Amino acid sequence: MTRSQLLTLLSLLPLLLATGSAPQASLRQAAAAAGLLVGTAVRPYALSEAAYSETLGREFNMVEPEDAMKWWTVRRNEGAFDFQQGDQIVRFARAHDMKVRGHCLVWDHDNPKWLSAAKFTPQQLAHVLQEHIATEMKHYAGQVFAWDIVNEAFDERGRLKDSIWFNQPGIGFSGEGTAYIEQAFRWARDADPGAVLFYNEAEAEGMNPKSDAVYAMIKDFKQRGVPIDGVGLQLHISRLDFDARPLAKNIARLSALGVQVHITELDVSLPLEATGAIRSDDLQHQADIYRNVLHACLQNPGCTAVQTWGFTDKYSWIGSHSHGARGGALLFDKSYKPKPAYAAVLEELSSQAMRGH
Ligand code: 9MR
Repeated sequence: MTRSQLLTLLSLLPLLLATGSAPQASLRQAAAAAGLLVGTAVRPYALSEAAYSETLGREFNMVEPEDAMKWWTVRRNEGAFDFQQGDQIVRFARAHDMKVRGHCLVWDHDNPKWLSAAKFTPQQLAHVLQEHIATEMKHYAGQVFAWDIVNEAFDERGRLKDSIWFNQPGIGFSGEGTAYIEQAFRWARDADPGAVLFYNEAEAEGMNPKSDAVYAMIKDFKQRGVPIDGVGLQLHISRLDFDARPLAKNIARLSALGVQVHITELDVSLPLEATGAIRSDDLQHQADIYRNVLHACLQNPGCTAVQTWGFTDKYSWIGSHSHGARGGALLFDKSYKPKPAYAAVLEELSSQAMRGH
């Protein structure tokens, strides 16, 4: 055993002892022992709330800005970049020894008006996008270790979605399939050669036409040497009969291509009673789903991170959008009390201690 292996083992001893009975460690301690990153999406305005920042720093070793690095935050005004919100998150992460995952540089949603409403030519648009990718990635070089370069480019039938970047008017590759995505990845590698580059997708976690299309694209990119390092599987789950087996299968086929897989936006929304209460049975089902997702990731060394889309039900996109009667999707309730899902995740992580060592 080398000296560094011995030191690692010694640092893990308290955890290993703790896992003999009920696990006592935090998620991040258990995740480190399992060789996994455990992350969450964060909102900068909530960092000033003590319970929010304490829970975040204690439980997670990775953060991702939920909205703070998106176009509509960073490029509210044409010609100016505003990195204040993202910088705040990066400072928090540095102070708490956490990694930062960047999100996202190419998406057809929530782009500022000046961009979506303007009549750019493909050539102008290509310039605008390259400049955006280069400026933002260089600003965060060395601080953001991985980026979602392109987000949600396919529809549920596996066809490329119409978008400003693809064909409306597109950056010059309209009608050429995934060539515009390839271009974005090439610009990204040039901008920050040290960053791990991800394609991130929704509802492509199991085996379906969309995940087949993602798989085919990654296979093609890897064969042709297009710079791509990972696939993000979002996992916004709303069905309590969620089956994790197709997820495990998809993780296996993607990692066999030589890319990492991150679970990027995990949450499990529950039906709310008229009073806003959640049935305790549902909390138990939710815990089982979280456990099964963790298990599917931990089974495969190519799956290197699990991230939830927020951590307290106090701040979640579920309920604030069109979900109405759904909520309670995360690991902590609105008062930061750990839910059964938290215990399940901790237990699953603890049972895999030493996976990565
Ligand atoms: O949770 C995010 C919400 O606060 C934003 O209003 C919305 C639009 O930018 O995006 C939500 O996050 C999405 C993520 O960026 C991409 N995958 C789907 C997420 C949930 O809609």
